[in-house]
Amino acid sequence: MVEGQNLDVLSHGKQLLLRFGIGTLNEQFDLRMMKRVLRLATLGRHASPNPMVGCVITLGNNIVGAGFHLRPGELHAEAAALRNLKSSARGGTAYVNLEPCSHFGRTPPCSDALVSAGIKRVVISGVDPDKRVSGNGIKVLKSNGIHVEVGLLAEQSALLNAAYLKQRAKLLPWVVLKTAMSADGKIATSTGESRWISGRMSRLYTHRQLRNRCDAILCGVGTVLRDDPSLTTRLTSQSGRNPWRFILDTHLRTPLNSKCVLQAAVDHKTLIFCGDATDSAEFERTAVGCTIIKVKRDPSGRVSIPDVLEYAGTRGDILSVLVEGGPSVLAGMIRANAVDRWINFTAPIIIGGQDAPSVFNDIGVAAIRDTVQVVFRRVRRSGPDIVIDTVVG
Ligand code: AOF
Ligand code: ZN
Repeated sequence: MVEGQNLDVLSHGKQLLLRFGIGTLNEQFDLRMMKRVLRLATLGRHASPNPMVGCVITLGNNIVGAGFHLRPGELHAEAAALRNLKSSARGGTAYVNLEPCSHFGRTPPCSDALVSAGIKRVVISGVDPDKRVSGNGIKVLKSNGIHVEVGLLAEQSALLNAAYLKQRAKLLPWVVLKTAMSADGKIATSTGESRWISGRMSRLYTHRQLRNRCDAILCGVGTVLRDDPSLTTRLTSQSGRNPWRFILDTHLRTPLNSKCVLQAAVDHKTLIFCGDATDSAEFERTAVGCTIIKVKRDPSGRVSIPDVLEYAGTRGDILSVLVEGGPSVLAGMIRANAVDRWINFTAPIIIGGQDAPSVFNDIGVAAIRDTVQVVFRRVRRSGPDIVIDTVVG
């Protein structure tokens, strides 16, 4: 490991060398352990609003304990690894992708637990931006004579916890746009028909993966009026958990018999954002289980998207929002500079025609220099469709 000034921080160059197998046996061992930690961390994909964290404890060249954080209220990764110990960890090394916590939350501090277990070295991917921790965990470890190294697989860990890191640092949710278009970029025919453009496999992926991984699904009232989406994961087993449903509806036009209102009576997870001047008393009386949130309106008279996102980011229980349309909401998200990712399904059909809407019809720039710059991150097939995962912003 490369020695930093105060902390032992692993440089980017060193990480690159390690990735290509250049480094001492000990360094290669550290890398293998941290890869294992990250694989373990992914098992906690329902950890939100907590981060995904894994932990491996070694003594000599043997793994003596491993664990991960399953969900809020359950043991943190370090505590889970210590609980699973096969032998004493005294004198051992703990590998963990996030700084061990130093606060009493739903569970006691992990840094204290590592100290009590006699751990002598802790290798961490990244610092925890949560205000209650944010460097304090490392301080506790160091002041107890533990050797701390930070930075191993930092990028991979940050990618895994991108939503958590953004929410804790900026009090804003990670925003993902989801769209489906024809090969020529249309989202409906000239008569407004849009069911279905993407194939069955893509729609299943949306329900089971995208919706199941986010904390809230957001759409405009136009989408509710046109498609009456259920905005649920349609998963009934243990693996499914329905996210919050956010509807942007300035004038409260959401029909009382729409699926997202009826679903609210069952799970109380529908939030409707209306304008601050809209009279909501009657709606609130009738729409059982729905919560109405009044927000400022933007200059166009619609509910202000930055205000909705600020609300979501400061709640504390929402790390990520999946935006499913329609065009004015998608455009509003881009204009607000709020988008992190855009998942687009392109179907092998051509719709054509001047009157068939395209996905970002509500954005229109005159000059190429004013276009929104994006980066294609991954392309894959989904049945007959193509899915492009794009980084925005
Ligand atoms: C760790 N190891 O595995 C996780 C950590 O209120 P609690 O107890 O659920 O604590 C949540 C906070 O703990 C979370 O915001 C983050 O700062 C930290 N998460 N820390 O040492 C873990 N999941
Ligand atoms: Zn902890």
